[in-house]
Amino acid sequence: MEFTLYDYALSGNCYKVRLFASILGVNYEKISVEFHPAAEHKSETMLQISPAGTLPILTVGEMVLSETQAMLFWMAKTYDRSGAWWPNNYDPMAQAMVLQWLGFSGDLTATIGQARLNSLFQTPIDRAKVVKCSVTALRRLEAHLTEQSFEQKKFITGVFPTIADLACFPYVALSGDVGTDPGLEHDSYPAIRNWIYEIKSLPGFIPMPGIFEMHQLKDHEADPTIRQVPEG
Ligand SMILES: N[C@@H](CCC(=O)N[C@@H](CS)C(=O)NCC(=O)O)C(=O)O
Repeated sequence: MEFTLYDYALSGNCYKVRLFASILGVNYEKISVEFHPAAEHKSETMLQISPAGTLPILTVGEMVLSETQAMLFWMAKTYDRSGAWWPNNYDPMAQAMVLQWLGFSGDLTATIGQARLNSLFQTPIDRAKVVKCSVTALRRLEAHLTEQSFEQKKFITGVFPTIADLACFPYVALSGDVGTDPGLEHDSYPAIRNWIYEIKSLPGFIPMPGIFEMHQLKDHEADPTIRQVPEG
């Protein structure tokens, strides 16, 4: 096992690490933490591991990471031999663009992520304000991905996906969990829909509750017990 992930199945942030590990083909130990209703991540035991009191937590020996963006960076530098997930060409602007959208992924956690927690677990927030900021974030990403598509770029910073795409993906894809507030439905965002399709098509993609796999093209691939029409 390469590392340990303290994980919660419904967390979009934990899913970022699970997804990247699957894409990279890395084996890791998963420890399930009951975020709701037990709030186990705030227990004495968990606060001793990570005083941040949030999930996910990634540990390797004595090293403890409590920020998802740092986890994705560490995983890219440690396990990605292609050098594609973190721009490896020493171009400071290419790296700065990835950092910029990693920062934006934090905004998505603070907006859509918070609104979703309110919908799922009734956490106290100023819902109208957070939903408004969520819509602003989706519009910003839609405008950016639309501009990228004019240059045949399918991903946030170019023709290939980076850790910025993985960091932004979950809460955008999960925005339907927030509710039916105007401006949150994916139908209004064609560039985001195409981008979600591209990410779901990546080798190693895995789903999470609320984020489904691409539709199977053939019934029998989804369910091997379904009989096919014999050939000939
Ligand atoms: N900055 C952290 C935020 C992680 C985060 O907000 N995690 C949520 C679960 S998805 C959490 O633990 N929230 C509990 C809290 O903020 O008290 C990161 O990017 O990893």
